Amino acid sequence: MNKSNSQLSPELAQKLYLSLLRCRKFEEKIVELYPQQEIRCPTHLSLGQEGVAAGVCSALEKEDLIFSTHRCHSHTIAKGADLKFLMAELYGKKTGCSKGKGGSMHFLQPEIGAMGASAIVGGTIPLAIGAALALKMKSKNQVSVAFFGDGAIEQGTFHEGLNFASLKKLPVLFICENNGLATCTPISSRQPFSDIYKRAESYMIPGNQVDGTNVHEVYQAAATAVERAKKGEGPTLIEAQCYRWREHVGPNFDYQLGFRSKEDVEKAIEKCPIKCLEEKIKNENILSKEILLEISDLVTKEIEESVNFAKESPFPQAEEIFMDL
Ligand SMILES: Cc1ncc(C[n+]2csc(CCOP(=O)(O)OP(=O)(O)O)c2C)c(N)n1
Ligand SMILES: [Mg+2]
Repeated sequence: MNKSNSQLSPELAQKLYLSLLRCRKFEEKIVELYPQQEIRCPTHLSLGQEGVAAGVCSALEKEDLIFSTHRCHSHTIAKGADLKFLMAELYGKKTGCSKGKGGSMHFLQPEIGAMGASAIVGGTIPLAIGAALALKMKSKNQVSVAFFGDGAIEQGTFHEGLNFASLKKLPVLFICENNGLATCTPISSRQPFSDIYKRAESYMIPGNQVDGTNVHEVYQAAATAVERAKKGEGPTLIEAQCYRWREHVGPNFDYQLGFRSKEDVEKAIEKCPIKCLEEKIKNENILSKEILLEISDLVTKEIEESVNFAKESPFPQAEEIFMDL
């Protein structure tokens, strides 16, 4: 199947919807449970941004590799990670994906290509490039993906990385989640222009801008980039415009900080990626209401199971603290 030109088939719609709901409900559960004070690690939520993770990861195969950031929940979930091990990690439990020692910013599951997360802004870029170089040297038909925020384009790694990846025609996707903010500082205070995709031209690679709330559009752009990378034609930069609904770190809203208004956030929430997909599915009669409900119930159950698993799991022993480092 040519994924990049694909219409929204019932199969693809189900896949994207399931992925979006898993990302959304996992983090909504964090919002609900955080006040209980059992999750002790800081959590950077991507509520509102799930269209990027779901769209990109749905265009990948299990063998393809992703490298994620401090805001890593949705990327790791969309790549297919087991929610039980992720929830247990948030609870600091021994059964967590980092054995309870990494927390929210250190989700991974290498068996399914979720290679880990770096909280160093711009840190994923050299990691994904190194992996892509190894894939190319071993003639593997796989791609490597660097997720990063708009803040990362202010790091040297972005410019050095794009240059090197272009020169060596590496099978790598640069996925910039442009939520317009680095912590609380808007991009207009940091950059002379905000169209991040245009920077690709300087490195002679394709640059695309997509609506990150439109999961199908993200999927198609990612699928095109994967095809190009697997044909040996090199990297692509995709700028996915999106909006972070919650505070930079933590489960709350942040309009009281004064850098954006309640109305701004409410307007963005209206453009919810799940709502957008549901509308498309309904308008084009792609799936029945019953199927959507079934998927939603399935995910709710999966989340409940992950919470029970996390709560019932043991903490690591004190003597394990220096193991696996
Ligand atoms: C090299 C580096 N500098 C500063 C920080 C502190 N810091 C953590 S997140 C963040 C903002 C990142 O913004 P962006 O890359 O746009 O990602 P977003 O949080 O919007 O997803 C900063 C400055 C860091 N982690 N690493
Ligand atoms: Mg940002």
